[in-house]
Amino acid sequence: ETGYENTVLGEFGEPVGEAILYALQSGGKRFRPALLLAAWREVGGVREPEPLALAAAVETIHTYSLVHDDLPCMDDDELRRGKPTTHARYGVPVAVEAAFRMVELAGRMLLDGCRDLELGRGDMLRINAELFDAAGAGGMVGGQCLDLAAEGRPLDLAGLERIHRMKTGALITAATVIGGIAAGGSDEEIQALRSYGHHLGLAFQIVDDLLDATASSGQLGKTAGKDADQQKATFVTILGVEESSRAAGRHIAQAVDALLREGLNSVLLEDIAQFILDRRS
Ligand code: GRG
Repeated sequence: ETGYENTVLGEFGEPVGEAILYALQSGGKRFRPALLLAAWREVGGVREPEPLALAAAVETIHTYSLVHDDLPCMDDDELRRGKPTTHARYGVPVAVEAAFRMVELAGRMLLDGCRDLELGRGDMLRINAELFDAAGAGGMVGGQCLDLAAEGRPLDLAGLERIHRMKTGALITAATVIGGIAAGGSDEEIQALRSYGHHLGLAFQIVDDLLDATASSGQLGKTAGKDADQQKATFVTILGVEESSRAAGRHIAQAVDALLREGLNSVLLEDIAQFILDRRS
């Protein structure tokens, strides 16, 4: 969808390239790229071209994490985005390699995106650090490790929030911040976007836990009720359904407040925040 199909098939070959395209083209809400593009537009990025390759890089990191998360040694799931998971379709060895090579692909997309916008070296380095710090041990991978280590152990709200700030929130925050940097935002605007992303990330995960507890597999396109089956601590098990809904609402309000305090009166980013609260899959 972003012009990388031939590169992926030509350079990664079959079946790995095919598995990468299968994972990337299997749908999903595309929430993180939408967020990046919205942040870019709202801090003044009106010039063509749009940072599509940057948005694709973030979605590629997100999709690699889903492929690995679904593996038998992790969450062990056969259904994702309403389709068989990548390892269910291509086998575990191919899915493992495909996901790792999506990190390489994301790096290339990020570089292309910076070049498309003719960004300077400083901004390129900042954008690179935002994405790969968020994806790494201090972010998504670290959060996943903490999550795995917490299985079967009691967890309080602070511990749960820490896991999800890293595992889910860091990449969502990176999407907003990268959009802001790409548009040449001021330090204050970037800070406001960071705070917006932080609250949005927590709200996103709280709603994810609510949906896992209350929606069907058909509605979600992935196996519902897994948290209860795996006896995982979630916002719902700690706070209950109603207090979790209120907490999600509070984080959305705080996200929008962070923007308004910096004068970023953005209908687009407010709509995205509202979408997180209202989403049904
Ligand atoms: C090697 C320890 C180790 C980790 C590898 C697997 C992994 C990296 C990280 C896990 C990250 C993860 C699966 C976080 C959950 C984030 C989340 C709530 C995903 C659902 O996102 P949606 O709803 O999905 O945006 P769609 O399908 O719409 O894109």
